[in-house]
Amino acid sequence: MTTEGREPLSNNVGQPIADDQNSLKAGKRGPVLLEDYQLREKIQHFDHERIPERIIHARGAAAHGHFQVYDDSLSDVTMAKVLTDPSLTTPVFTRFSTVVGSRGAADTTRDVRGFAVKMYTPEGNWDLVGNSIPVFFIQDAIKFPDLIHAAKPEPNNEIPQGATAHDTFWDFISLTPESMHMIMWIMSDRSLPRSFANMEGFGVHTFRLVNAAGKSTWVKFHWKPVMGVHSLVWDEAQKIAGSDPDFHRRAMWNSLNEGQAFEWELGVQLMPDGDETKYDFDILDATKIWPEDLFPVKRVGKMSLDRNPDNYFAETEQVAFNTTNIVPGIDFSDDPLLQGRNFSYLDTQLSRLGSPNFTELPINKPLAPVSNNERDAKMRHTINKGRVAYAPASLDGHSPDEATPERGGFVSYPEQVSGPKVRERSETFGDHYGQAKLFWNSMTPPEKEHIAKALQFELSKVETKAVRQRILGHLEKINDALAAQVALALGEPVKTSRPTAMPDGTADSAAEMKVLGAATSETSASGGLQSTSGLSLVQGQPESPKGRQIAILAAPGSDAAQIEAFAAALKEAGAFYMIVGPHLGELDGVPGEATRTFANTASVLFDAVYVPGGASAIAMLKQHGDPKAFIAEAYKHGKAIAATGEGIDLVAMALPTGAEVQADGHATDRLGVVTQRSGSDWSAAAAQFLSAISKHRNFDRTDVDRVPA
Ligand code: HDE
Repeated sequence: MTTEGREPLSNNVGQPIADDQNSLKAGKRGPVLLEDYQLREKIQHFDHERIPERIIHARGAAAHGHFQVYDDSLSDVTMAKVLTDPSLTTPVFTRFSTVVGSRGAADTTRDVRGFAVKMYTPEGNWDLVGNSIPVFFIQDAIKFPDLIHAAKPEPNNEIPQGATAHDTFWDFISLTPESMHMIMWIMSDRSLPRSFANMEGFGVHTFRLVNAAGKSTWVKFHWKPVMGVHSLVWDEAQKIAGSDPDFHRRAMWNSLNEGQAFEWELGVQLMPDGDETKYDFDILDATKIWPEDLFPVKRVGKMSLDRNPDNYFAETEQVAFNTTNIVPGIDFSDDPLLQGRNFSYLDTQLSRLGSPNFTELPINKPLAPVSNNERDAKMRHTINKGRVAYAPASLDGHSPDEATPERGGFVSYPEQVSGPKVRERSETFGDHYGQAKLFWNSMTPPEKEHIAKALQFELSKVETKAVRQRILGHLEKINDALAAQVALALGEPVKTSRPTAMPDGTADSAAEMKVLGAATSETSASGGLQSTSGLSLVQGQPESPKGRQIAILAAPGSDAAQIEAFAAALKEAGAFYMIVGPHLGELDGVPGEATRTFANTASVLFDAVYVPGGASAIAMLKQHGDPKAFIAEAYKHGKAIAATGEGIDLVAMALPTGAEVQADGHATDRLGVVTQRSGSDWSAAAAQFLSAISKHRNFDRTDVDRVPA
């Protein structure tokens, strides 16, 4: 082996190391000597490799990229360069996370996701430390430790990991009515993102924008995913937690390595300062949204994440977000949750990273110059020169001058503040059910059914009957049909005159969808709106097959022409595919190689399935359970399925309504099952398959409850 181009091994003070495989011993079989400083350095460094994981948001994955505004149209409301200068490309580092699970937890647990963006602007770092849900559980930061203690694994046995389906969480929630709006979001498909790229992000709190004349405008920040919002279904999310706990981080890693960026548009909702008293929700209350039908989201720029980190620890683990990292032109509101966060993040970084010099770590270091009289402390990197480290100073040396506003200095918005010093909450924070109803009313029938199923699941895991009953009491105030469906599954009395469907377990999803779809709740909490756009993740989403993962089920003898036609169409559309076969490598007659087997993968790791024809291949696949289970499960989860030639017979065998799939002749699409029996041109079927994939899921299939997967 040549040593050319390979660095010589050294220890941490640069001493070349000759032998890194054997410790220094008194004789080949003798004891190890205390003198072996090389062994001690290596082991000692290893012993200290971990830093405390984040108390919350411990499990995360991040990527580099950049942000750019489209034009200068926000310059009348803010002076922030990052938001007004279209010639500026701002580097960003964005970290996505789950909240409850520890660092090794699964990616697909039911949870809100952290969506933390660090923008290295010329005016200093701006951290928009947001979430994937626009509201929060509580209104005041002082309750945060209680919320987290209740949600985390229970302290006596540290069970369950990364899950809210347990007594302490629901006990806290049942006694905290302000959490009800957030609970509706958490129990919806929003908490099961299909990919980070299919997730919205929200700044959650109301912030201020401030223009050059010092005028303030209220703002809410949104990240709208270019690939649209899409979610997993619960059965699938649970199975993925077993078959690929790294599902989300792996998808981002692979996509960025393949050159396909993850993209979001930055959106703002604006409200003139002074208008905040006109609405029946308080803009300082983080359990409320500003409905998009009242405050349209203006899209002002784009964030593109296109580069994976080089080192997980140095970048993703050591990145330190802080809500107080803002730039001139952006300022805080008096939201008590935000005010509490403004204390918490610096404090947490000091504990986690161990020194106030964490801002010198490469991932936290601003691109804007740093110049002040702060000195020393553990792990100081900067070597400050001269003897002046104070101001005012007349001696020669470095002492920076204050940056006046003319020189771009940050000046807090001079908000008028007066009032008695009290521990009280404003009555305007008092309505806890109105926007929960707005959310419910804005859901499509399948989304409503998923919320009911999620509540049935979570609450059925709660052992304390009184807790379950208290939650039912809250649900009744949101919607009686919803409460009734959940009550049925819990064996509790039903308190509604509306129709109900069979309880969970033997539930008929279609029947449940019907009764819930028809059940709305009157609400007066949101400027008179009964429902609003921007809440359903089925309606109004961009439809694109880009970034989707397709499984091609093949065996020796699968039809090459059919595979090639589908593969070309998928590639052209920006979708990825993999051949799943009985073994890895070449399969007789099949173009490309099988990179997955029926034993090492599962339908839940794909968005859609294609079964090409080929008489001998299909004859073989028909003999086995795995390919049929693969297809049946994909069908149950509402995914697009395509079959050509003899492939149709395998699909028909796997599905409850198999007979209906036995079409022949032209390409046909039945509720996302695309088939073409014969012909030589497969492009029409491939095009229909792409359109079915773009729709993401087909929740109109009425027979999924008969699929035993
Ligand atoms: Fe956080 N939060 N949080 N949070 N949060 C942390 O800071 C806190 C809240 C959010 O990828 C901690 O660095 C308090 C809302 C994200 O590194 C800690 C309150 C929102 C991340 C902390 C909240 C968030 C954190 C733990 C109640 C959405 C991960 C580790 C007032 C707008 C950032 C750390 C990353 C992390 C405190 C509520 C978002 C302890 C006190 C609301 C995305 O400082």
